[in-house]
Order: sequence, then C-alpha cells, then structure tokens
Amino acid sequence: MNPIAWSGGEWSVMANVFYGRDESFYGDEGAIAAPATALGESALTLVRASGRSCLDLLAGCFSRPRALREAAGNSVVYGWIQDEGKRVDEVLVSVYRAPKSYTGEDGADICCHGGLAAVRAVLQSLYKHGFRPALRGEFTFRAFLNGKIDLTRAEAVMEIVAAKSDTGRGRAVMRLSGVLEREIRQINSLLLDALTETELLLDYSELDGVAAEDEALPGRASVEEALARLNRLQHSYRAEKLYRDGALAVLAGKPNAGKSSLFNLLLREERSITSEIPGTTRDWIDGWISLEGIPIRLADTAGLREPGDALEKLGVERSFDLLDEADLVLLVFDGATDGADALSVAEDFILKRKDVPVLPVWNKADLAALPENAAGLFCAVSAKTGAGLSILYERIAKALEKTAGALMPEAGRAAPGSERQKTLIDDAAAAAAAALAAHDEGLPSDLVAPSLREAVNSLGEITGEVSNADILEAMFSRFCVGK
Ligand SMILES: Nc1nc2c(ncn2[C@@H]2O[C@H](COP(=O)(O)OP(=O)(O)OP(=O)(O)O)[C@@H](O)[C@H]2O)c(=O)[nH]1
Ligand SMILES: [Mg+2]
Repeated sequence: MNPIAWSGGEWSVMANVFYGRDESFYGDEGAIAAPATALGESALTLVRASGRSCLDLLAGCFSRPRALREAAGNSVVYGWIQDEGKRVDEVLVSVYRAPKSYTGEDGADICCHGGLAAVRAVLQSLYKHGFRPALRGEFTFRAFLNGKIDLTRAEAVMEIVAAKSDTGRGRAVMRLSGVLEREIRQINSLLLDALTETELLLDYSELDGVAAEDEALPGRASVEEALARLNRLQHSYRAEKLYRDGALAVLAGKPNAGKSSLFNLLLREERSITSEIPGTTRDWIDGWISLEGIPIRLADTAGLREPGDALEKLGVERSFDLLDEADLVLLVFDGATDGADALSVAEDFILKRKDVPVLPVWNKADLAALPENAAGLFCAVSAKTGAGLSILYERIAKALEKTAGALMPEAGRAAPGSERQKTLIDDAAAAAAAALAAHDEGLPSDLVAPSLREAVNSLGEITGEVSNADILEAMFSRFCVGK
C-alpha cells in the first residue's frame, strides 16, 4: 500500500477491516480518533481524538493517567501511549476541554512519531481503549453541530486543505474567518426585515379590512439592497473559481515551433522531450504552474499538421480534443520559419475559436524578430534564451483574468467559495428578484411574501441554519480523514 495514499476511503476501509466496524454511523458523540497529517515517513504525525469521555479513555492507555485527567484545557502533557502495559510510543498530548476545542468537545491532539508503524500502533491502542476510527470530515462535522463554525467556514477548511495557490489559500482563509458568513447573514437580515414587515401588513390588512395592494412590499429598499449585494457575490464567483480550481492553458502550433521547449521553460523543468525533428511530441503532457496566484495546468501537445502516420494522427486528434477544453490557447509560431503571414494565420485561428482566448506567441525571437505587423497581437519570446518570458507570464495572467469576467473582488470582500454556495446565492437572488417583480406588477403582499421566504431559506442553507441530514452528509464526506 502506498503510504502517502493511505487516507480517505482507504483509511476507512482499512479501519473497518482492522476493527470490524461498519462505516455508517456519522453523527454520534462517541470518542473518535484518526491521523490528521499525511501518512508516510516523517519525523512526527498528529493523531487527533475527540468526543465523549475522550480524555478518560485516552488515560486508559497513557503512562500518566492522572496527569492527563487533571490537565487543564489548552495544556500539553508528556507521556507514553501504552498497550497492555507495553510502551508503544513516546508522545506529547495537547489537551482541550469543551467547549474550547476545534470540535467543541473534549479532545486531544497526540503528537507521536511519524511513519506507518508508529501511527498504526498508537491508533490500535486507542481503538482497543474505546475510540473508533473517525470518518471523513467527522471532526469538522462535530464543530458545525456544536455551533463552533457555520457551513461556509466548514467548507473553507476543506478549501484550505485543497488550495493550489497562495491566493486561493488566502481567499479560503478569509472565508474561514467568517467574511462570507457575515455578508450572508447581513443580506439575510435585510430580507427578513422586509419579510416581517410584509407579513405584519398581511395580518393588519386581514384584521382591518385594509387593502394591502398599496404597500405590498413595505421593505422594498431592503430587498433592493439585498439583491444588489447578492448580485455582487454572483459576479465574484467566476474569478474565485479561477483562483481555486485553476485554468487549463494549452500550447498548440505547428511541429517544431518550440512548444515543448516553451513548456519546459514555463514549468522550469525538463519534462517534455524536445528535438529538431518535427513531430517529436506525440501525446499531450501536462504540469501545474502558478501565475499571479492563478493555478494553471499547462499542457504541451503534438504539433498540428497533416499526420504522417496513424500514431501521429491519434496525437493530433488528442491535441484538438484538448483545445476544446482549454481556457487559454498559447498558439506558438516558429520565428525561424514563419514569416509575415503569421498574423493572418493567428487571426484565422482566433476567428475559428471564438469561445476560447488565444494568445499568439512568436517563439525563437533570438533567431528572427517579430514582424512589425504582428507586434500588437503577439508576444515575442525565446524558449532558448528565456527572453520575453516575464511579459509572457503577464499576458497569460491577464488573459485568464479577463476570461474570468472580473478581477478578484477587493481584499477583504466576501465571495462564494463553492458551487453549493453559488447555487444557493443564485436561488436567493432569483427569489428576491421575483419578489420585486411581483411588487412591480402590483400583486398583493400574500403573493410577494413567499418569494421573500424562499430567498431567506436559501441563504439559511448557505450558513447551515436551514439544513438537512443528506446535505450535511454529502458535504462532510468529501473532507479528508482527520479533519
Ligand atoms: N534558437 C532557438 N531554438 C529553439 C527555440 N525554441 C525551440 N528551439 C529548438 O527548436 C526545435 C524544436 O523544439 P521543440 O520544443 O521540440 O518543438 P515542438 O513545437 O515541441 O515540436 P513538436 O513536438 O515536434 O511538435 C528544437 O531543436 C529546439 O531546441 C528558441 O527559442 N530558439
Ligand atoms: Mg513537442
């Protein structure tokens, strides 16, 4: 078994095999334990434990039970994990007392030695003494149940773990500190105010026989403000997604143009084979880079030409398939052989692929300068000398930001971080817009109020005030074990 991959599903399966447990008991309060750091050879590993009687159970397999039982919250206790009187590993235990812990329960972070054998032995000991293996995301699930974090913060935890770039991580940290939660709650209270006034009016009109039509939406200004803020959140998502998931940039062009050389240069690694023989690259190959905080999956492809044999044909077909998925095409020209018609070739290509931004690149600028007529559109570089590389980086980042439809929301401003949040924001915006439209049409309060209620519910689902077990389970089961 690959130790690094020993996590998530494999972890649960392994835990079940070892301890004969069934996986489906998410949501009780029992004591749970799992490794919280990646498994493999390392100096130290963190095993996290939490739940009912956590510290008493741990004391049962600890060399200094009294010290552990009496330890104050947020303190560290030194000792040995033991199994049937035998020393298993020398550890430091960080002790947490409810509610001051990540989960809101009594808990312990056991810092033991790294490596599979040590961790396995420590866990085995814990499981013999009343702990059970934690399921994916179970610690964070408990933090949510105990009111320590709302769902936007829980999702931010997952985003931080999965972040591909520093900017992506920074955006997630902002959500973890509650920026999105606050914005959603403020918008929700605007809508709630309007809903309360509308419902009050309904009650009065029933009592007094007053026609409700005149003032069918007394809190209209609040609803308008809420909608404007929801729209802002909607618009920021594409940029947010770009920083979170990254973009696919494909190097394409004629054989021998220097695509693979450029690929290696951008990746700062000799990944792709380069040679003066046209048709060197057969199958595409990719690698991740980060530009201006945007994670970019860069792909090198087979040169586009009439294929010479069946294998090359397959390679060219695959190049075209990849072009269809691209967020940006870097169309590479060969400075040594391409002449002044490069501009019309590039323009033709751009016309044919209207839905993807294309950045024409004049490579081998060390051999021939970029023709004057192409200076505006092209970016001139030399994969051999590295000249022009920083401008190419800038142009790639700019092109991708443009595709995202917007630059990042200013620092500190809330933006949704997951598809789930974005969908619910869309629902809330549509419902708020429907309430305003109903008012515009002169419909009475009892036809305006349900739309407002729908918007309030959608926003409540984002933070978790409104939730159901299926949604929660689907969400938390995507976490890693130990989180
Ligand atoms: N002088 C010079 N030579 C370059 C430059 N970039 C690439 N070359 C050379 O051009 C030849 C082709 O480079 P590759 O990177 O293999 O070209 P490719 O576009 O990947 O070619 P295929 O895989 O066949 O489609 C090699 O001999 C490179 O050393 C450059 O900027 N200047
Ligand atoms: Mg190549």
